[in-house]
Amino acid sequence: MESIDNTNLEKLKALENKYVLQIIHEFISLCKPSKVTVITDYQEDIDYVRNQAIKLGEESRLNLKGHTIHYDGFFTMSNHDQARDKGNTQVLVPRDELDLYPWINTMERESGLNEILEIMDGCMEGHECVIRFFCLGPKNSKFSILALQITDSFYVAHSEDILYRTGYEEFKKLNGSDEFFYFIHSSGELIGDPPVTKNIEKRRVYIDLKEGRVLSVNNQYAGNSLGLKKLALRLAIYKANNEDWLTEHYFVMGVHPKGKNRSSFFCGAFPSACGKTSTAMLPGQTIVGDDIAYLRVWDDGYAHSVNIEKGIFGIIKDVNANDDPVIFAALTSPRETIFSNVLIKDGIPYWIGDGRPIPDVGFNFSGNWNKGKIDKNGREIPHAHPNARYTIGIEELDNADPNLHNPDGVPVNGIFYGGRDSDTMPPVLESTDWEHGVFLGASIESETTSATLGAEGVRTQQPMANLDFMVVPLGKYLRNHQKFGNQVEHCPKVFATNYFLKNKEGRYLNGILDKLCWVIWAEGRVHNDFEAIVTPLGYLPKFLDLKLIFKQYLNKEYREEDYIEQFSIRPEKILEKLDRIEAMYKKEKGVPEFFWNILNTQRKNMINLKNRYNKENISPLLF
Ligand code: SPV
Ligand code: MN
Repeated sequence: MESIDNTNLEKLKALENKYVLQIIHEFISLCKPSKVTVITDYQEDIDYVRNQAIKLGEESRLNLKGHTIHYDGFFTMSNHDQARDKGNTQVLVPRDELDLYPWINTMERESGLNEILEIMDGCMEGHECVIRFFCLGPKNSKFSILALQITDSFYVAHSEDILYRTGYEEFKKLNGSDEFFYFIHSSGELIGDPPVTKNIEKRRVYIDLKEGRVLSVNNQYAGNSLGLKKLALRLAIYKANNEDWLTEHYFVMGVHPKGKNRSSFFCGAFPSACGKTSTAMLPGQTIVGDDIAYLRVWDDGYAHSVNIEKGIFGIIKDVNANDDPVIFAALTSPRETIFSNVLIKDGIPYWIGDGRPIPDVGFNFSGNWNKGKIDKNGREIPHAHPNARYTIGIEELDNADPNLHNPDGVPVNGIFYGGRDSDTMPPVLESTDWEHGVFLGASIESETTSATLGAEGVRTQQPMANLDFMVVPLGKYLRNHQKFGNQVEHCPKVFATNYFLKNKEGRYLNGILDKLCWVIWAEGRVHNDFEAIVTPLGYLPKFLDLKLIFKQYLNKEYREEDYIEQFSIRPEKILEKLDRIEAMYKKEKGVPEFFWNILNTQRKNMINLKNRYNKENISPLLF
């Protein structure tokens, strides 16, 4: 370890943890960085990371104070590193487990390790790397897990400062134990200015469940590179499902109904680019987190939840002053913000759907850009990438919930599940009980978006919006959910939402902010403020309650004909959906009994409805 000087070595030794030293020794020897810097929780160390990101060109300053721009690569529209790379993400498992997970890529552990360790040999040559310590979850909390990150990307390290709580001092409290996750990342060989990964064909993200670690190389996009985000999510799902708690792809928000002296907390799982962050950032409400939560049964009889992050890595597309006023205000004021893969013109960032005129020229994820520019496959290059993102801290936002760092988390009153569904499910539906709620979460479907590589607009199944990260058998995961809810005295109410319903002409039936009304209705249901219509699908809102909510919260006249169009039950479509769900879950072993019972009851109900009314759409007023 000649690349590490004495001052840095002393910082490591102060942790008194032989496992930390072993891991660092192993990977420094393998990756061969030219310099190793240990970052503690001190501000001067954190400032060093931020300054190096600029000095090395991984980020550049923009006009507003604290704003920087980062690019994940300059490739074609179809081959790039601006989204999670599912194809090259592999979970390493023993040979006899290779068939257990039909939904994700698995690889025999030894051969996977051999392959990636070979790619990582010398991958940091000529680069400085940093050693980071973080805490997933609030400090001094029963929920939290510590994480060690080694990376040669200062963009990655800087992003993690915005998104995660520092953990150097927390590591000292481990008393030498190996109870932590670890993540080794390298952007690999770099080219160009700004510098980006050269060999994306050798991009790999390998998840080693046995060791509680992830090795990631030749990439920069946060969903592939940041250990603490989707890489740690997989390790935590594995851990939680082998213990007695939940790790979920949830936002956590405080809901504050007008004129009532109370607040409630909701979690929500949505696949990428389906309105998750914008739900957590709805006007008048507070945000605890927008992406990943840990949940435990608490001794007050509620399920409690913490945000394992403290910042937001959000999709910037379509954030504008009308549709996402809170986020838009945050992004257009001075604060520490990393923009990625947007267009820059005269130091100002532009993105798709920002509500401003598009400049004719600028610099974007394709390099110098002008209107009409095409990539080498002949595809027109938009001015910003559809999966372009922003990274900001939650603490400094006006709508940050005061419980963000509460070590006890917040009690969960309700859970939302939603997907991008143009023709099947109503805008909001309440489950009849916990198990029906688990069923609703397990049967989320969504049309694909730009947040992962591959074709857009294809209907996919997205159980709990977690399938990409499902490193335990789905049946086991569902049984854990069932058990978890049954242990909670005040069980969260579960709601299925769909923000993307369209009419036959392809027009969206709801405005973007209408989701606020579904959230307020759900909160009212938790407190018995509203009655619901009992239907064979679940509970639906009553028109007059929604009319009042639309007036009070959006100053909008909600019309009965719109209500009927939106909330009609579509038995034929739902039967088709049930068939798809059945086909998917039939491939799984150990799917719990309750799941099949609900599926069969729903199918019987829908057949009865269809026979009784003989109509495509059955008005909610008929129940
Ligand atoms: C998501 O896609 O769900 C995200 C961003 O939250 S990523 O880090 O790419 O996973
Ligand atoms: Mn996410």
